[in-house]
Parts: sequence; C-alpha cells; structure tokens
Amino acid sequence: MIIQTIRMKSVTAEGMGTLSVFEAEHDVPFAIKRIYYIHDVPAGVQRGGHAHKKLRQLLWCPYGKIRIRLDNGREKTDVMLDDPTIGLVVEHYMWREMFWEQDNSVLCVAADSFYEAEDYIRDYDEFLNAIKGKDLD
Ligand code: T46
Repeated sequence: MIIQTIRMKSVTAEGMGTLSVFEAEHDVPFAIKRIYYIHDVPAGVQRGGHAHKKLRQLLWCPYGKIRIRLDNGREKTDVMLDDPTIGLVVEHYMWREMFWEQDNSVLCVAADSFYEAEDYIRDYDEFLNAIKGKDLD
C-alpha cells in the first residue's frame, strides 16, 4: 500500500515555539473545501470505521498521538500521527479507523468536498464489494 505523507513547512523562533503551515494545491494534492477537527476524546477511544466513495482528505494531529489504520481491502497499515508537522493523505475507497492513544489528542482534517452523508460506506462487506474491479492503490 502506498502511504502518502506531507511534511509541513515549519518555522521555529528560538524560545517561542514553531509555526507549521501547508498550502492547498501547493503542498496538499487537492483544493480544500472543508476543515473539521475532532477533540476532547479520551485515550482508548476508536472512531471511524468507514470509507468514502469520492472524498480525499489530509489528516494531521497538532497535539497528541493518534493511530490511523488504513485498509484498502487487500492490506492494512497503521500510521502513527504524533508529529504536528506531518500530514497523512487518505484517498477515496480507503477504509479508515482512528485510535486515540493519548487523552485529548486532536485530529484535524482538510477535505476536498463538503459533507455528504451519501459519500460514506459504513458497512465493511459493502466496502469490499465496492472496490471489486476498481484500479486502486
Ligand atoms: C473521516 C474521519 C477521519 C457532520 O455533520 N459534518 C461533517 O463535516 C462531518 C465530518 C461529520 N458530521 C457529522 C456526521 C456524524 O453525525 O458528525 C457526526 C460524527 O461523524 P463520524 O461518526 O463520521 O465521525 P468519525 O470520527 O468516525 O469520522 C470522521 C469523518 O466523518 C470521516 O469522513 O474520514 O473523521
């Protein structure tokens, strides 16, 4: 499975912290239409458990530690988001599960489309059927 990550540009000011930035279309391989974030999550919680038909997203964790399990129907890979300067590109037809490894870790997401409930596949067997015959990475 090909895992695409993006390292953000970071500017550190001595003793004053770091500013990290990515730009839509320049650093992220799509135009961004929606930003959301998931917060106030206790450690041990699992979210996700779905794929998208069209949606492409960039996930990053500005604070804490979140494990992302990606499953393309043939293989599964875990990616640990514990570095605020790393973004993970999650393409369509990729089953994802998110595991909160640390209290109050924040998951930020930049998405290429507005929210559409119909774009979700929330049943794993339906996901496996949907990817049959598709030429996906
Ligand atoms: C994803 C992972 C990484 C909205 O009303 N608008 C929105 O833009 C979103 C993203 C969600 N919602 C509603 C839909 C549900 O009633 O918020 C509720 C929680 O959504 P969900 O259970 O899908 O949350 P997660 O954390 O399982 O998944 C979310 C995204 O939905 C999903 O696209 O890839 O984060």
